[in-house]
Amino acid sequence: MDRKTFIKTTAMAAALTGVGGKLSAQGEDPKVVKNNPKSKSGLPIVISTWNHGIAANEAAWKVLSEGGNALDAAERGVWIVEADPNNTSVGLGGFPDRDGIVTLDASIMVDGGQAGSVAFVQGIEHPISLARAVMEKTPHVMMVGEGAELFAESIGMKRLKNKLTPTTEKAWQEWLKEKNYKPIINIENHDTIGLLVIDQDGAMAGACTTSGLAWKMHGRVGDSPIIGAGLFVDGDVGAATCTGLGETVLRTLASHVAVEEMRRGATPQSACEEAITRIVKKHPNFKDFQVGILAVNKNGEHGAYGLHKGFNYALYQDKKNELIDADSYVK
Ligand code: SD4
Repeated sequence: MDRKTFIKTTAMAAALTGVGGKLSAQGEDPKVVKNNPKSKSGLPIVISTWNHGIAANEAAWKVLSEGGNALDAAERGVWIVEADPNNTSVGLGGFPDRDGIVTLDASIMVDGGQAGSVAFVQGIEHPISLARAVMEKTPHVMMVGEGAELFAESIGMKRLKNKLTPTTEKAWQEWLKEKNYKPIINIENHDTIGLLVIDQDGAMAGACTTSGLAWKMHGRVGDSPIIGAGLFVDGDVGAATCTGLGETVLRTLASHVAVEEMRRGATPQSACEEAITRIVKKHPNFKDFQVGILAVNKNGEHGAYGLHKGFNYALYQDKKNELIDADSYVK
């Protein structure tokens, strides 16, 4: 089963109604595995979500091998995915919201705690670079909407008109016929790229960029641009990034949870499992949506865990770039 077979993005509605309840009758006791025997240590390491991570890792690795730092590698890595017009979940080729408008969210963070993010921006080819500019050129951490777009323009970035690709236009027209918000389990059409890098010198950076949930309400912002939700980096400990139904990650600040677990001594694998377990505990409807999380610690060990089967990730370590299926909570 590949990742497209997970959940329909409209599971958002179900996730909203599932807040605050108890585990459903059939809900299993959350289980936490303490070790990931497969994880090796070693720097540099580049790790990213889903199979588009392979190309992103390649680009990030190239930056590192040419002497670039972790931050450049993280930014350039996700560029590849943002610029791909055939990628319907990241960048301007992404599926639009209910009104046919593509709005983008992105965040970037480095080991010293510096962070930048943008949310609800339109017409920007590389929101990750705009997030980086917020971090480096402003006193702020987060900018949204038109203000962020005007800032982009002021630093020489182009603001393009909203224009769907033939694929996303067709998909939107199809969606409009039924405007169906009823969750359908196991059909996913959203795949954020979250990418974490630790370079040879131990410098750490992360990037997360997405067009968010397809057919979302205009104005909806997910977890990806929220520091601690879609991405968190702390050079003293490690880094984590999430993909999946953003509302559930927002409610639990899952990336922050994973980093704090590692701070308390958990392996990256155990930290990922704890973060997903928290999501399960807070969402009785956890069978209806997918979340995936990646974590690395400063030794270059990694962890990965999905709520459901089918979450995969790309790992570049030891000169090998491989796509790996993550273990999952629901087997
Ligand atoms: C969001 N987390 O906006 C993003 C979507 C995503 O894989 O990750 N898709 O909710």
